[in-house]
Amino acid sequence: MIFKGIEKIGYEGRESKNPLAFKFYDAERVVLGKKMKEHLPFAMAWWHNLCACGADMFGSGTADKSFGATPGTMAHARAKADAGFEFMQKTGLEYFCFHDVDLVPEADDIKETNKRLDEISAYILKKSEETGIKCLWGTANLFGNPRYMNGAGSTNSADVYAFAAAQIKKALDVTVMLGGRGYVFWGGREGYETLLNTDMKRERENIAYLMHMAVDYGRSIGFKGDFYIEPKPREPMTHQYDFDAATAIGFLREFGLDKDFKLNIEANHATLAGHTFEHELRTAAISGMLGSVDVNQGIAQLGWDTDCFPCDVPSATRAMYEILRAGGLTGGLNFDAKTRRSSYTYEDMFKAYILGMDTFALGLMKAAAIIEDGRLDAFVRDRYASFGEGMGRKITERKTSLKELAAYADSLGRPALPSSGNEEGLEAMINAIMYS
Ligand code: XUL
Ligand code: CO
Repeated sequence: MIFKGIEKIGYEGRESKNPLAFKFYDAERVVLGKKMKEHLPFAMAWWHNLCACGADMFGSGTADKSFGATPGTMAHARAKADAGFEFMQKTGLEYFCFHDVDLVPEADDIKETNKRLDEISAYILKKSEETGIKCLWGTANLFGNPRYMNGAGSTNSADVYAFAAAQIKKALDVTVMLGGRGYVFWGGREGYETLLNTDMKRERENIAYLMHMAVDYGRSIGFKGDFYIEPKPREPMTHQYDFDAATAIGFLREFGLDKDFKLNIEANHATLAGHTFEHELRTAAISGMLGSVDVNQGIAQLGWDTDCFPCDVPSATRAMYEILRAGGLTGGLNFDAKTRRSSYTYEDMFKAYILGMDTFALGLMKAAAIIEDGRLDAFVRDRYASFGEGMGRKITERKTSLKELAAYADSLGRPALPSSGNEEGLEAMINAIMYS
């Protein structure tokens, strides 16, 4: 046992003063006809929870994630898996997400790295079979190693491109073996610093080809899940090709990848793009492209990807409203989040997940309350009522023309203003539902 003295985290309700208990997340509780745990397939991010030690640009790590082994060894890789499964069992998480090099230390020779991946994936598979905990999605880290200084699909080096393909192939093998629901492409460094040295057309086309080859290989080994692009506008690169949901959807359609790909929308990436999380979720959902989400939150004053654990209940409510309205996720909710540098103890790891899971449980319940209340949906429906009758109906049925509409406009004189948007009224109504 690694997390000694920490028992399985139970649901104790909002009156509980126990910091190591859920106040709102009650896995078996039924909301809108489904268990909370089914609405909220939460996942642990291997990299933050088991690898990241709190280092930042100005200082080294504060947390000890050696879990009793020597970092950089296969014994450490196994110790991380032991810690991860104990952590997931104690918090009731049923999924995890990983990058290839989160699982094992990378060797100079990819043949050796792949051997290590074979060893650890067999070890993890056994634990998965014992516990029922599965992979939500896997991915390859195509940004950390210096060879990816210019990205993977967007690199100027054909050898680096081939190396990326090799990593993707292996990461797909491991994802399929561990029952992954999805496979993620976060662009990492798929972008550029200056146009002066960049052939943008070639880079975008090469990225798309890499994705096509990944689809072909994935399907050939029996992968039935979704591939995802995880949009992010910048950081680490100045310009990243998968800027936001709309950009990524356009890219997928331009290159004929939209049947196999959906999006993994990350909250903190949405805000970096100047959007809200719910804007990105809605954009993906209305195109049938909402697959999975990375839940975390940024710090408005800082404006970089701080990956904080989510505590903002109104934001989680708006996000869960979008997810419920989209009919749920085929993926899940991955906590791509890390504890703050000064929260370096084992207990802090648990408190962070309790916070995030409770925040989204509250968000789910409040979003369900908004849907059950019905007034918001009715307001939006009624706001567009003019498209249900007369000339509006002809527009909806696509049975008119500019000529006919121009003649109709002539008959109107000055058209009446649209009905009130009622923004403040709606905000007050949402507050009353949320805080009743
Ligand atoms: C980085 C990020 C990644 C992806 C997976 O901002 O979000 O951790 O989720 O590569
Ligand atoms: Co992410």
